[in-house]
Amino acid sequence: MRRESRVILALDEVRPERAFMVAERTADVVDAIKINWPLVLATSPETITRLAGLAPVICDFKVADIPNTVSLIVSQAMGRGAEGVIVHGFAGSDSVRAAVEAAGSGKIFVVTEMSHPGGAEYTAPVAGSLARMAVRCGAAGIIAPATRPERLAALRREVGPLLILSPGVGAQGGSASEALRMGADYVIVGRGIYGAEDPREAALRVVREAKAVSLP
Ligand code: OMP
Repeated sequence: MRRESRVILALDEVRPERAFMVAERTADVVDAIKINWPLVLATSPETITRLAGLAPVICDFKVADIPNTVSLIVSQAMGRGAEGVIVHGFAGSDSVRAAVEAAGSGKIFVVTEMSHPGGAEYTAPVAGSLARMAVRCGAAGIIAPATRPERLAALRREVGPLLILSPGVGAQGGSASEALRMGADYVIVGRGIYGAEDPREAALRVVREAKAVSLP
């Protein structure tokens, strides 16, 4: 995955034409495109392959299942051209290990503490433990909340050099520059880019903000 802009587009736009327009207009600006169920269901799994022709694709399927099913889902995503898949950690280390194995040279990202208010109820108390498990299982990285920068910093201490992808910027109230300063490698931005009148300009604004943050 590129590490130039440190911005990942969350393409949750469900109008297919607009989704592909946004992808085409921002693909050279962002480091990756994250695709989630809304767009896959609004189009087809072929969208993974189509987007992979424009930028590295991360499939945010938040997989939480028994190891065999996890393995089947991850293999399908990788076979269609994904560079990585997001899985939940709470299904257990055997499920995360199955994801890592099925991904081969691809990347598995494990959700730790979720960014929305409900994320503080059940995921926050176990986030450190999920992060340490992600390290043990050979995941490429974790997902940690831009909406709670101090928690992001704490999770960075748990995972050492693993990648941290941080959602919750803009629409959910988090700040891109603060998340990057607190330890994120990438920020994930959805509505702030695809919902803007000029998505390319909106993406460039976040990229400028990210580039102004000096790297550790
Ligand atoms: P916006 O809130 O529109 O910027 O989108 C955020 C994107 O990140 C969506 O695709 C969410 O599904 C995803 N996300 C979170 O918002 N919070 C999390 O804790 C985890 C994710 C994720 O795994 O990407």
